[in-house]
Amino acid sequence: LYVTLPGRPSPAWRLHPSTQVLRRICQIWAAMGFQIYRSRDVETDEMNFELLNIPAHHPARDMWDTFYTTSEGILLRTHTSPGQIRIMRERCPEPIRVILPGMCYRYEQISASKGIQFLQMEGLAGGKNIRLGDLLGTMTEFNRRIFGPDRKTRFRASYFPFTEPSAEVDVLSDSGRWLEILGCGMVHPNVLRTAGVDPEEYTGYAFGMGVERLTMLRYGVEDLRLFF
Ligand code: 2NM
Repeated sequence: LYVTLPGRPSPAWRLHPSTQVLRRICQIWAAMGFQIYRSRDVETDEMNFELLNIPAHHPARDMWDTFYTTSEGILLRTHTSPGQIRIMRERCPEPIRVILPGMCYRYEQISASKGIQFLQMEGLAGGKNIRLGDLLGTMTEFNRRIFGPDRKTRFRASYFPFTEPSAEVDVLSDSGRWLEILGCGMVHPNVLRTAGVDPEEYTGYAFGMGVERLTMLRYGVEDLRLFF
């Protein structure tokens, strides 16, 4: 017996919207001289938290609700930042310009705006003379490239344990509302020190954005659950 009935053709073939947005973001950063670096999804507590200036029992840990495995000290990464620690260990004191796209995991109640996994894109620039002005200029340029050359960018002071100072970056929408696009900051001296570099000699900035969030803004998707 042979099955001869052809399969039902699908009406169209497209990449997932968040894949399209991730590729566009990667293109923009690649054009600005950033290499793409991939790191592991399963991490150690040390890489995901301690080396990022988030000690055990510190209240800042509450910022990330974490999936732990049954192996002591092994978890699913809550951000791609542990990859940055790996890069700094490999490359410092060489200058660094990388972006790290990848799936991250958080123990959340699933809703229209929160999920248990999401694509994050983080970046890191490190070197001898990297200053706050470089961070502000580069984030502004990214917003111009993705949203258009006339877009206004705003920085709001914020807090992350691994950067000081830290900021949230907003872009002005057509309807006159400020939309939060990414978080960023100058890499904290403690993070540089534990990665094995002297913060007096070597500095850097880092940033991170949620790809699904940007995709929701780009395509007007109102419920995160539609992505999965
Ligand atoms: C963000 C915002 C601000 C960040 C910092 C680092 C490291 F490893 F260099 F310290 N990685 N990622 C960072 C800083 C990430 O995401 C919203």
